[in-house]
Amino acid sequence: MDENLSSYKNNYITTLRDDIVSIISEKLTPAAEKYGYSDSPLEENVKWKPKVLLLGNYSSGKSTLVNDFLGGNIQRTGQAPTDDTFTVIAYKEAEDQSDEIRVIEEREGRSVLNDPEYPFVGLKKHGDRFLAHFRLKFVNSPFLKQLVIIDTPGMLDSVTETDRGYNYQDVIGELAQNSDLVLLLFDPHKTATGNEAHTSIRETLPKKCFEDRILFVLNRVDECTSLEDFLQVYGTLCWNLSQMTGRKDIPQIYFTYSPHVANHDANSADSEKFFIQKIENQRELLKAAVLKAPHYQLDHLADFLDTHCERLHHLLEVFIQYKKKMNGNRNRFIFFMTAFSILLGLAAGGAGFMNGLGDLVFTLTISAGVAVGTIFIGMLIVFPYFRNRFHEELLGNLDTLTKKKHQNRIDSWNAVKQSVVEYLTESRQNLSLRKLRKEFSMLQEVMEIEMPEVREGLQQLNRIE
Ligand SMILES: Nc1nc2c(ncn2[C@@H]2O[C@H](COP(=O)(O)OP(=O)(O)OP(=O)(O)O)[C@@H](O)[C@H]2O)c(=O)[nH]1
Ligand SMILES: [Mg+2]
Repeated sequence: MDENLSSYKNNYITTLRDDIVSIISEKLTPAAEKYGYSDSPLEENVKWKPKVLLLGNYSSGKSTLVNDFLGGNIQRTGQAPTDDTFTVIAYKEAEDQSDEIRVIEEREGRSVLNDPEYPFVGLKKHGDRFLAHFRLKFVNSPFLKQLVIIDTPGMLDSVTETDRGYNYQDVIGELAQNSDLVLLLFDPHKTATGNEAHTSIRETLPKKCFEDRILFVLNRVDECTSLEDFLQVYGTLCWNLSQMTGRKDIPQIYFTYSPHVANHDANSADSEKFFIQKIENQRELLKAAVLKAPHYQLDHLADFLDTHCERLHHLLEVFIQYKKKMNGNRNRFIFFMTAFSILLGLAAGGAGFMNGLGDLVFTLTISAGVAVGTIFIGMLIVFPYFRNRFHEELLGNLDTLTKKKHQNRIDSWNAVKQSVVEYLTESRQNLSLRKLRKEFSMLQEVMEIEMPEVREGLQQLNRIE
């Protein structure tokens, strides 16, 4: 792609990303925070550059891959479990003119996780031990201009949660959820057999991210001793993956090795490793797929906008129904209370008149007094009691407030029900129908006007590529 087209494309992506983020922050976040759907701004985790998360067994070559991509010796590598740190690697220009790729600045976990400028504040909940295993490096590699890489500690076979001092699965689950692309690395020695790998693939990742965001990589293939060995490894990996993911088809697996550290004698035609020349090292292909992360992020953001808008819309719809029912019950109460008060007033006045307690004026005064008094007592004492009963009744039958026509509606209702219950329990009836309708129609507008524009923007981008 020529340079002009590439910079046009990058600008296009950045503008579209900013547009989506501002729709989220201006139109979704206020309602999300107000009604307890989210504790923090929705855009908090998605506002930064696209994130590429590297996961895999220890020594599967994650850090070597990072160094290869960046073009410098940035991450520590080694045969034993080498690195027990989550390292976010982002771009920063060097101040001097030197082209050497290096770490320009490094920040400790505590300062990064407390800085709202970065989308990692939510990770603080994983505790102090985790903070000590998190850092941010700024590197002057052009590879990072449009994306951010997260290198992670390797998955181990027998480690328990207490050994690490934080819940590894929770951490990688959260990171995967907020990443735009996940690279899952295996090597010929460990084809998804370890304990942590098993849990990650079988439980954590499927819950937290769509499969189309995961790239499977069989790394260090130069270490297979022969073609048979390679086929054996590939077969075992496919088998293990199908057992764990439940998929019947075989996902695309990138075969790669690092040309910088590969130590093979494949050049001589009689070497057993000659096969390696026949297998394309898909490192460049993988690199090209990783460089598409900004595009994945846009898809991710569009889905994010779509999902949260639909859920908030559903939440407001239920609040509106709740409020309408409460108002209906209140109006009925007022109607019956007024009728009852008038009847009581008339009865009291009539009884007084019949017993000769006064003239007509006196009778009317008594009637009006009793009627007004009854209404007053009714509204002040009886109404709050009935209002609470209506409220409790509706709270117990929330499902009746929403039509669940199809699976999508059932899913979104399941996602918001807890927030609805909590908000209604805490705020009681302090909802304004006027405000709710205004917020509801704003979300409707996002769904009907802005969302299709975003999708159209994405299609345009596909046409550029
Ligand atoms: N032969 C060969 N060796 C590799 C390849 N990639 C990495 N290595 C070596 O494998 C060892 C482990 O590589 P690392 O990059 O540290 O692996 P890692 O996945 O980051 O490991 P942890 O940080 O411990 O989880 C190092 O000695 C690398 O030199 C490869 O493609 N081929
Ligand atoms: Mg490493």
